[in-house]
Amino acid sequence: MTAQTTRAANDHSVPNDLEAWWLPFTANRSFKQRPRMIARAKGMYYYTPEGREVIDGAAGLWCCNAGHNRDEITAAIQAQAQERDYSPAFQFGHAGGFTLATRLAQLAPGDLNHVFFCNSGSEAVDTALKVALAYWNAKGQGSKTRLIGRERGYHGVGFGGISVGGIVKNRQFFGSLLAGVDHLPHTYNRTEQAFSRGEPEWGGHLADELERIVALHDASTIAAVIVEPMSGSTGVLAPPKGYLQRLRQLCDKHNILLIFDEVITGFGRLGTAFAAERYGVVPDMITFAKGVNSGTVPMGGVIVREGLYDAFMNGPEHMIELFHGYTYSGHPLACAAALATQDIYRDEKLFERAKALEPVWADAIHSLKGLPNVLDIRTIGLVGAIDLASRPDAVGKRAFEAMDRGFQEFGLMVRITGDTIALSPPLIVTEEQIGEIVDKLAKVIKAVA
Ligand code: PXG
Repeated sequence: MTAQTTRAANDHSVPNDLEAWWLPFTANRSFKQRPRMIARAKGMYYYTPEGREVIDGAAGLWCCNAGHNRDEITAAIQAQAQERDYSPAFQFGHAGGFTLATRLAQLAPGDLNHVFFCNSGSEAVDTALKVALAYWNAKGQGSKTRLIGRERGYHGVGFGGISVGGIVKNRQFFGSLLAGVDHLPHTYNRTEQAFSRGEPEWGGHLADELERIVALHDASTIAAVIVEPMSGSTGVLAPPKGYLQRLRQLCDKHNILLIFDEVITGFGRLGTAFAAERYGVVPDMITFAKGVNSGTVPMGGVIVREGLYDAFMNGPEHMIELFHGYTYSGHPLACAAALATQDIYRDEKLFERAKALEPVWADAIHSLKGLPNVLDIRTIGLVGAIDLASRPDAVGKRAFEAMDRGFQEFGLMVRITGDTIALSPPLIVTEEQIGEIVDKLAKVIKAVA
């Protein structure tokens, strides 16, 4: 770097060179021509470097469930950093990690009692898949190696996650992926489900497709099924009525592990601690990340059932039971942030709040029906999606413009996937702020007509 750019690099508020940072999942060239810069955050709002207020309709990336810059979380991170910056979790431990694991086990349903910490949702998914394979090995059923995902599933960007995932662009450029993977069909059908609130009536029967996959490969070769209880990234696809319950029955029948990827649905997004609770289904593993500490410090993890953990706890006692882990598994700062976040969720009853607001939210979002190019609207919990008709010349362009102009001109942050706008505000959102989000969104949708 030249002296000039080095000097500028020390000024964190106004970078003068946007070239060096290759932004993830971003149209880099158009961003760098017309940047969307964020300087500060508080509560429901982001602020641009010029001080413009932008309401956060996306909880960052589905993660800041407690709202931004909560003083209690900031204080916990500061105190932890002062006391102990880092200590290893391979062969050593610390109180914060154990306390947090216990809290999360208490929050999770049934005998989901043990927590393995990672640093992201992608790592959580790859960890869960590896635990599934190693579990069957430990049980002497090493032929059970196949992993079953679902079309339109998003399970992060590790090789395991993209293999079981069902998003074409996330897979097509990355070689042959994991071997021995198959996919359930996705559950979206606009003709049958358009403008649904909550769980669609149609589609529960699609869980029976697992029978077809079992008939093809035989259950003796299948380790696990992984699904998002609600697919978030590919446009908010709520599970059809009865679907997840049926999947649980079939996995039990065929002795297949069921993994719920709750990276988005965890921590109140659907009005319960985990979606597993909303559906009365106990999966064998739950992956989490994002909301665990309201997005403040990278953290993810897997919660596993008693029987899975127990299967590993044999052999000589000085031996490592699972050859897996990350330098930053259970990082002290992430744990401290998570404990403070969990206190906020409990004390402010934010999961219950999300549940109480669900009908208000649904009414507000569905009021956008009839605006130009709106093809479908889906809501569930504090999540919503609006499908816009694609511009004839370019799929994804209309939603891209909505995201860009929403931020630049209307003071609204949303997420997009293809021509779908996705919404998932922090759980602290008020009814007034829901109104603000919907008013701004209506203006944006008209602006990109
Ligand atoms: N599983 C699920 C269900 C996810 O939604 C991941 C795994 C991966 O998490 P990490 O922490 O590795 O990113 C996710 C992440 C979007 C969007 O706008 C969604 C995610 C991430 C970024 C954007 O749809 N989900």
